[in-house]
Amino acid sequence: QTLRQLFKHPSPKYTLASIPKEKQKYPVNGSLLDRVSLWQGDITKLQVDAIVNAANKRLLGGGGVDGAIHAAAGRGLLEECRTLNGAEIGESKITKGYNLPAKHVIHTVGPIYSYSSPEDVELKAKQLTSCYRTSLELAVKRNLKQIAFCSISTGIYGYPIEDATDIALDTVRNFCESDTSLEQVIFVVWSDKDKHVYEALIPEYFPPD
Ligand code: AR6
Repeated sequence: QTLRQLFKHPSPKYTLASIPKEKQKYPVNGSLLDRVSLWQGDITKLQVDAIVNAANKRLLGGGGVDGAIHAAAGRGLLEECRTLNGAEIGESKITKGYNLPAKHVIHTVGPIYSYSSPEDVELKAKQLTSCYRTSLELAVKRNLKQIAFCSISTGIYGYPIEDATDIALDTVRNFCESDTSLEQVIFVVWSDKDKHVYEALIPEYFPPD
């Protein structure tokens, strides 16, 4: 569902927050409403150019969405991942999609959230921003047109969903403002709660026209 459709037909249990002008962080950009989507479901089912995996530094699979992606993609994915030599926090690496309907998987390593100091929170925010930015950059570099993100770091890694969603929306908005090659960016949410957080924050970053 593109953001334009979402604004036209908000989900029945939840009315999209109408955001006062002063809370809108960006001006209206109609074309972005057609290029950006919110979708609830299993990211391993999406037939797109690339899905983004919330991986860990070893890039050899794990629990959560990482486990689901590896299970659906099959052994070929693990074999290619072994050749990548891991990745740093905030870094992204790309593989083929193997048995997945998606053509590629972009593996990004989100930060493990813990609150110790404002500096620490700031560092985690920078790292999470880098996950989104480097994934988008990789997609563009490979000439991919569609990319689907799960909500990186907000499961096992414990990043507060509201803060992580601000970063996801802000980074994508910023990136797509200057890059016009990506035709579809999809935010994939798994739980109802996460969907409601996205629905509440989307109008701040992508105000309806
Ligand atoms: N489709 C879409 N989203 C999903 C799916 C799915 N099939 N399954 C879970 N989610 P998490 P993290 C959502 O924990 O916090 C792994 O062990 C989930 O509800 O998968 O970055 C890795 O190997 C949440 O919103 O990733 C790492 O060690 C989001 O995906 C560690 O977990 C991310 O949750 C990474 O932790």
